[in-house]
Amino acid sequence: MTVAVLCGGVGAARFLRALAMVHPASDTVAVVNTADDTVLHGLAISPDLDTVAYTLAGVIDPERGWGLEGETWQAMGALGRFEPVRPTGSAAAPTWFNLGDKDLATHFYRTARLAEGASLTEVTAEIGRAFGLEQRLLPMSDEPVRTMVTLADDGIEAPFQEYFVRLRHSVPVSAVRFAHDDARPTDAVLRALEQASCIVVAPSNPLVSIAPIRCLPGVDALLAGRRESVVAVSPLVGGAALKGPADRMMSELGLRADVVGVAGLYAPIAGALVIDPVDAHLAGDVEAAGMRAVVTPSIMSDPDVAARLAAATLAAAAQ
Ligand code: FO1
Repeated sequence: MTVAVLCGGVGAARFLRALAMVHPASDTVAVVNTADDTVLHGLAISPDLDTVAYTLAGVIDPERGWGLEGETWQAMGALGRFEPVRPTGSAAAPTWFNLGDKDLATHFYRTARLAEGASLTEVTAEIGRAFGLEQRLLPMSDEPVRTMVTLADDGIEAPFQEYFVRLRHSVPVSAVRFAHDDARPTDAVLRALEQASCIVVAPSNPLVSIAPIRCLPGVDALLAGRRESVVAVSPLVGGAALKGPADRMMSELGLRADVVGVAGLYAPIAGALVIDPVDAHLAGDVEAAGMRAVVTPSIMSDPDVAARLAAATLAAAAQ
């Protein structure tokens, strides 16, 4: 029984790690958002793919939730030398996006293989093998998709990492769009979503992690066509995101920032929503929004709770 998981970054990575405790890793396919991807220093950086790979390999930095544990920052520090000489208007040698010395090796490899003509799907499989992963990691597309965020204060549209990292997602947003040139989901993604016994929408930001996957042609229709075997795990607990700006973004974009708001977004594509007991009083409203509410502890604070969440999620899909 193959489980496909729609994934963003940290929340999805932790869910996949939990899933591996209750379901064979070799029967798990992660379909990962690539709309956070960026190019810096000429390097192709795929933050969500790397967060998932590093977490599943057990080498993620546990505090940050991104990048490698035991990381050093010599290369970043050395870039500082060029700051005084960088001409006005040049974007060379940016230091606001932290790339650790060991992490750089992943970006070097990805960039070089893409330059040789390999697809992102091929390179991601190679990186997965290099880190000893048993799960299949699939980028949602081999073509670029870029999340663009309109900043409410000045109406300027910023690439996602400028908003998320440079501005520390501390400013309100008024719109989100996914810029692409007729990007398509890969055949591997469509096949995985068609053939999986069940599909889990991981506890990731619905607006900037899951929505980019859903914006690809055919994906929403495919999910809607089998929505009874699709289960979403709410990334909001008690109206708050466990990590990142999902709650604030939902409010800023005029949505309810709670499990009912999440249900409104996912009802067309998923039959059930896993919610935490903190939100049990909203179960009726989730059902009114069109989703079966499955109440189970969903804060992955320790491995046992995380494993029970994964098991309950799979059981909800099987119902
Ligand atoms: N997140 C930060 O908040 N600050 C960083 O400097 C940063 C660097 C970084 C480098 C590589 C990588 O794979 C991820 C990195 N992240 C960083 C995390 C990442 O940008 C976001 O968490 C995701 O894009 C949101 O899912």
